[in-house]
This record gives sequence, structure tokens and C-alpha cells, in this order.
Amino acid sequence: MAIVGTSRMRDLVPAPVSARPEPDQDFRIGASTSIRASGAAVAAGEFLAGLLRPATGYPLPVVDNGSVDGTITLALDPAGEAAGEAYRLSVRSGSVLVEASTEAVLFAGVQTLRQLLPAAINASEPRPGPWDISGGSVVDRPRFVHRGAMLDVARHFFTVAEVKRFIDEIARYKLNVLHLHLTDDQGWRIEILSWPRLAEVGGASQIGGGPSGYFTQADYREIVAHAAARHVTVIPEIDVPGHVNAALSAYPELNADGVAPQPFLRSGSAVGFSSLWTDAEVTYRFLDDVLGEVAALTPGDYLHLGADEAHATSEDGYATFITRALEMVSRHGKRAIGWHEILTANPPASVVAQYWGKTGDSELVRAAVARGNTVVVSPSTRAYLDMKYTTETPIGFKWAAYIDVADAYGWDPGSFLDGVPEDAVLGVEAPLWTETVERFDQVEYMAFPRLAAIAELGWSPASAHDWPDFARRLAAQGPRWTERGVTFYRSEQVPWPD
Ligand code: NGO
Repeated sequence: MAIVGTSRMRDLVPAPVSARPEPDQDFRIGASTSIRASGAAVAAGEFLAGLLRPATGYPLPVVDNGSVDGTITLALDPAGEAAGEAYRLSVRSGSVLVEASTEAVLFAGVQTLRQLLPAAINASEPRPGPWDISGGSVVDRPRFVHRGAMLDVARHFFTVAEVKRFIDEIARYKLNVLHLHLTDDQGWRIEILSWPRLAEVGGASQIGGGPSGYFTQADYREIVAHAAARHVTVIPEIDVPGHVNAALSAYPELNADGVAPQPFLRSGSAVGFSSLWTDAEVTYRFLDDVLGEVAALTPGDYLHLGADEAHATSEDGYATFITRALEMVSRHGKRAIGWHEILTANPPASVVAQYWGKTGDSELVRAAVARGNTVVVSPSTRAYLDMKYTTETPIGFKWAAYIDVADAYGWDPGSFLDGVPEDAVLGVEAPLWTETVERFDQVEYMAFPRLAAIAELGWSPASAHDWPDFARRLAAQGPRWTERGVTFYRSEQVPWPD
């Protein structure tokens, strides 16, 4: 398509299914603009108003009736739901309409609208404007149902406010899953009322031994609610039967010799040395109590069992353990997801495997998919946000790869795994492990801009995949991150504006 002139409608990340810029149809938000929304669309209306008020300084009331002229209308059309999740956005000089089949995709349409405004709309105090929404129309729908980011709060702890900010940033790119890696050798970060020492003792350490902590159940509910308001589902991970030193250090009775190990504070990449005692009933009482409490805090469908790198667990012990753990997850009304090693226990087809291998060649996954299991793809060579960008960047590991933005973007989640059809792929997720990531500005630096690339792979149709075009669109995100104070890596591969 020949594009004449500039329009922010050409700069959207993730790329929409289709966009037709009409530069003579820009809509100007003014002091008297209102947002029309009724019923289940009101939440999206209030969210949009909350986004626009600080920088514009305008009142932007949310109203449920009156003329559409001069307004931004958000509408739900449940009849369209049968055709699947989709939104349509139309920006004319006289009015704006976002119409969607579900609340979640209406919210995605609001995020699109936001990118059609100048970067200064992200300011937290009034700016001069003008506030023009780029004219034209967009039709859009997600490619995959699972579009995730994972944050490891175990190796280094991050606060409720930081996790909320992370949610705000991922929601902009239409990601809809936040996987929280809540427990590991170096820390246990979720309060469990029936086993209080897990958080009190197991949460008091992190790599390097610096200040750490844990989420109380009230904190955790606050995170889940903040995410839900942005149509992001939180998937909690309790990593078992390996990666459990923090739990073992909190409760001597979980150890076969009855002796609690010391907290594990070392940095570096040591993994796979701890294990739950798979022969002991106390282990299963512990696990059932933990999973029961975590399930009760979780409105989403999934509990993540980890199940990776259980090198210190016997093969038989692992299979028995996973079978019993899966039975508990279902009894608590949830579905299980685990890192792909969980497939060695031959789990039922309802179990989702999260693939973190380096290549697309996995017989284990192929065979499981043939039996009916589904997968979320997080290849460590492409989607791991803890890998260094280049040999020059300061933070991160390099055991899987150096991952600059073009590497994070240059693959296809639907065809990455050999012999696995796209309909067995629920989606894509980018994990941010934090062995080397100590502060929240470093979380942002590792996540952005790569997470925007992964978000596009999860949302946009495969036919939209185009690196030069993506790099150009991504460049336009730079001023938006700067405006919001988000730290990001200024990759040389991206033509950032000065
Ligand atoms: C591995 C390991 C994690 C590490 C990470 C570091 C998985 C699934 N288990 O990924 O414990 O933190 O690598 O890159």
C-alpha cells in the first residue's frame, strides 16, 4: 500500500490486522470532548479518561448518552463475538468510535487509540497539545490467546508498585498474561498462611543478600486486581519439586535429614541442586496447602508448577510427585502449566507445557502434542529477556544467546517447533529471570524494547511480520518510553528519533 504523508496509524506496535490512515480525518480532543460508554464498556471509558486527563488537563467526562458528535464512543457489540475477538476503530474529524466484541479486546482498542495520540499524551502533568488522534480506521484481532511476560521476583524481589508499573507497560502492547515466578532457591515471595515461615524466613533473602521481602496475600490480591483492570491474567508459579531451597530453609521437616539448609544467596547461574523429598507425606501436605491457598488467590485458570531442572530429584520420584501435584491442581479447580520438562511425567492432555529450549527440535514436545497437549513457546534463544543484548551490554546471561531486538523479533511462534502445528500453540511468553537484574530500572532495560517485539509476535498476523517496518514503528515508541520515564535499551538496530 502506498502511504502518503505521516500518520501515527502507520506506527502501531503491535501491528494491527489492517489500518487505513486518513490524514485529513484527525480528531482533535478539546476541553469539551466527552467519552461515551455504557454498560460493560464503562470500565474501558473510565480507563481511557484516566489516561487522557493528566496531559490534556481536560475533564473528559464519561457519559452514557447524548450525541456522538465530538465524542469518543466506546461500544461493545456482543453479537460480533461469534466471529471471535475483534475491535474496529474509526477516527473521523467529527467523532471517534471503538467497537469491540469483548471487554478485553475493547481495552486493546483503547491501547491502540493511545498510540494514535502524540507521545506527550503520556506526560503526568498538563502539556500544551494539540491533542490530535490520527484519522482513519483499524480492524484488529489477536493471533494467539496467550501473550505473556514472566517476571522472576524470587532471585531479586520487586515491590507491589513496581509490579503494577510493569503490568501497565505490558498492557500497552496488548500482552494479556503476567506469569509471576514467585518461588525459587533464593526466595519465597508469597505469604502462605498455613506455612508462615515460607515467606517470613524464605522471603528474607535474595541473591547477594540485599533487602528483599514477600507479597502478603493482600499485596498479591492488589496485584491481581490491578492486572485484571488491564485485562491481564496473573499466572502464579510455585516452582517444584526443584528450585526449593528457600522452602527447605524455612521448614526443617521438609528435609529428609531434618536439617534446614542455609539460605542460598549466591549470584550466578547455579540451578537444579535442591529438591523436595518426594517419598514423604509431609511434602504433599505442604504442597496441597500451598496450592490451595494460591488457587484461592487466583481468578485465572492456571497454576504454574515450574517442574524445571529437577536434577536433584530421582526420575521415579519426579513422576510420582508431578502426578500427585497435578491431581491437587485440578482438585483446587485450576489447570496446570509447567516448564516443558513436566512432559517427562506423561501428564494428561489438559496440561500446558512452556517450552524454553534453544531450538525448535524437541521430540518430547512433539510426542506430547501428538497426545493432545498444548504449548506456550518461550525459546531461550529468542524470548529470554535475561539474555544480554550484545557482548557490550552490562546485565544478563549469555548461556542461550545474545538477543538483540532483531533476534527477539525474527522468528515465528506458530512454526518454531518442528512437527507442532500452530493450533497446538496457545501463544508466546517472554521470561525475565532476575539473577543479574537487581533494580526495577534494570527490569525495564532488559524488557524494552524486546518485549514489544514478543508482543507483536503474539498479537499480529504472521503476514504482518516485517523487520524493517517493525524497526521503524518501534523507533516511534522511544519518545513514549522517555516521556513515561521507562528505561530502555537504545539498540543500534532501531532508527530511534534524536
Ligand atoms: C532457566 C532456569 C531458570 C534460570 C534461567 C536463567 C528455566 C525454565 N529454568 O530457565 O531457573 O533462572 O534459565 O536464564
